[in-house]
Amino acid sequence: MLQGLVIKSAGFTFTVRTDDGQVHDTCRIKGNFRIRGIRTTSPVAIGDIVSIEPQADGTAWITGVQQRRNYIIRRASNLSKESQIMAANIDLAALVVTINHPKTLFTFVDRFLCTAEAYRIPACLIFNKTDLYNQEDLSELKYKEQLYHSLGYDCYRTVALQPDSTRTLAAVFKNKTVLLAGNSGVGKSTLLNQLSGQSVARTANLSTAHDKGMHTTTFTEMYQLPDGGWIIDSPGVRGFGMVDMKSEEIDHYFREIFQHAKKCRFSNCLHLNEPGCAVLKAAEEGLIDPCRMESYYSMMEECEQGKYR
Ligand SMILES: Nc1nc2c(ncn2[C@@H]2O[C@H](COP(=O)(O)OP(=O)(O)OP(=O)(O)O)[C@@H](O)[C@H]2O)c(=O)[nH]1
Ligand SMILES: [Mg+2]
Ligand SMILES: [Zn+2]
Repeated sequence: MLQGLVIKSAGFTFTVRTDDGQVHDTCRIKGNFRIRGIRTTSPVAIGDIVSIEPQADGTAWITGVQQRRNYIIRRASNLSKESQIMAANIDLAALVVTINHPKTLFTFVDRFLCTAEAYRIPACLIFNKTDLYNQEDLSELKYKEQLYHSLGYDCYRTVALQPDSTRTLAAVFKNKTVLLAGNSGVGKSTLLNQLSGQSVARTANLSTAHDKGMHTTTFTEMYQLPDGGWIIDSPGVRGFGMVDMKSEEIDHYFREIFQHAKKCRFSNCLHLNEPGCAVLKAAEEGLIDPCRMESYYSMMEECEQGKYR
């Protein structure tokens, strides 16, 4: 039996790099072991440390998963109750955001940050493609940077095709395991290629008709950085369904809402229209950004719908 790191997940086949540096690219899960407590589409995820039993034909069985330091999860699809572990054992969840080409919705950004908060994973925002922004895009960029910075999230600007603009990120990522997430076409794979110093992942232009990504990356894969550390490149996602969140806990994961919520008259206040709500008061006074409130309400709504599904 050998131990190794899952560096690629392609449906039900995994690539495992064992401690001696060997790569086993056809590993499958033996039997039906399940991880206690979470219902996921697969019990093995990228970033897991697993035990494998190599077979004579070159394939291998995955026979166990070591306990995870952490993981981040999203719902597989809107209709599904099953969730998917995006990555395990990570140091940083970096969301790649484009103000334009394609437009990233900030309800999506907030869902991602909220999930990272719920799973206690440090998160940051990478604003990419800043070379393509017009004046209006640039002023929105500035506004969002200030907002998220004030909430305690580090924000970076990059032009993934220009090596100079990714130096800061390279320093931040050094010796870490970083998950790159974001919508399709925002430049995750381009960033990965720039940071790894070689063309390891396929990239593709946006569709000219829709200014949207083409879902070029289809598997989650992990790549070693030249100065130490790992980057996980993931397929672009359309949305980000929350998992197992109750409506009364969502405000815990919006940092500024949580701060004000402590002063609400009722301890179970959902900040909808309750009397003595300190969150609504703060929002009215402009102390909480309207877009963040909108994201909060959109998540609350989804929770309510979930109740009757
Ligand atoms: N102008 C400009 N183009 C960029 C930048 N970053 C990426 N691109 C281009 O955007 C397109 C999409 O980039 P990808 O790296 O394939 O995007 P992705 O996020 O990996 O997309 P998926 O794999 O579909 O999720 C490519 O044509 C890239 O060359 C940038 O900073 N500026
Ligand atoms: Mg990609
Ligand atoms: Zn309240």
